[in-house]
Amino acid sequence: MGDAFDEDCDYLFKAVLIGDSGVGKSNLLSRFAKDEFRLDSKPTIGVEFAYRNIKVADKIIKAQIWDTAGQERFRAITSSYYRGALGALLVYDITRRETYESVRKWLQELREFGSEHMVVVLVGNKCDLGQSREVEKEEGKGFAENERLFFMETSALQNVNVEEAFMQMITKIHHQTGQKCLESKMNETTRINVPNGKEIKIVDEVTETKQSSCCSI
Ligand SMILES: Nc1nc2c(ncn2[C@@H]2O[C@H](COP(=O)(O)OP(=O)(O)O)[C@@H](O)[C@H]2O)c(=O)[nH]1
Ligand SMILES: [Mg+2]
Repeated sequence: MGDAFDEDCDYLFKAVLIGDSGVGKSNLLSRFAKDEFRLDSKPTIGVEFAYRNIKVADKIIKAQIWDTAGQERFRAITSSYYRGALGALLVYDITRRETYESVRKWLQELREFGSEHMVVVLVGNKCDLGQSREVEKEEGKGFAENERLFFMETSALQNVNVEEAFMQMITKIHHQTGQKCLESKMNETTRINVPNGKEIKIVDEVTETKQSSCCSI
C-alpha cells in the first residue's frame, strides 16, 4: 500500500461530480484527468475518484475529484459522498431537458449535505450536440446567476471547456481557502480551514491506493 498523497502537495481539495445518470460526469472526469488518469475503484461503497495535481503560483494543489460510480441511478448517494467537499460540478445534458430539471434537486442535496461555502459550477455538457439541444445556453446561465453558481457549457467528447470548468472550480476554492494550509496524511482526519474560521473535517477513506501521479500545468 502506497501513500495516497504526495508529501510535497500544499493543498488538498475534495470536489464531487453530481447530476443525473448519463449526463457525462465520468467522461468529464476522465477528460480532465487525461494522461495522469487514475481512478480508484471502491466497489464496496460505490465511489470512484481521480486525482490531479495543479500548480498555482508556487503551490501544488491536489484536487481529489469524486465520481458517483453510477449510484445516482438509484438515488443512493449517501451524505458521505458530499462530506468535506469544497467544490462540485453539477452536470446536466443540454440535449435532455429532464436532466436540467433535476438540477434544482441536486442543488438542494448539495446544500443539505455539503459545505456552506461549496463552490458549485453548473455544467451543461454535450454542447457538441447542438442540433439536439433542449436547453438553451442562456437558460442555464440565467439559472446559475440566480443561484450564484458558476456556469459553463462543455463537451467531454470534443474536449471543449472541460479544463476550464474544473479549473474555475479549483482556483475559486483556492482563493477561498487563501493562505490556509492543509496537511494531509493517509488514514488521518484532515482539517480544512475556511476563511471564517470554521473547520471542515474530511475523514480520508482511502484504503488501497498506489503511487499517485503528479502533473503540473
Ligand atoms: N456527444 C457527447 N456524448 C457524451 C459527452 N459526454 C458523455 N457523452 C456520452 O454520454 C454517455 C454517458 O456518459 P457518462 O460519462 O457515462 O455519464 P455519467 O453517467 O454522468 O457518468 C456516454 O455514452 C458518453 O459517451 C459529450 O460531451 N458529448
Ligand atoms: Mg458515471
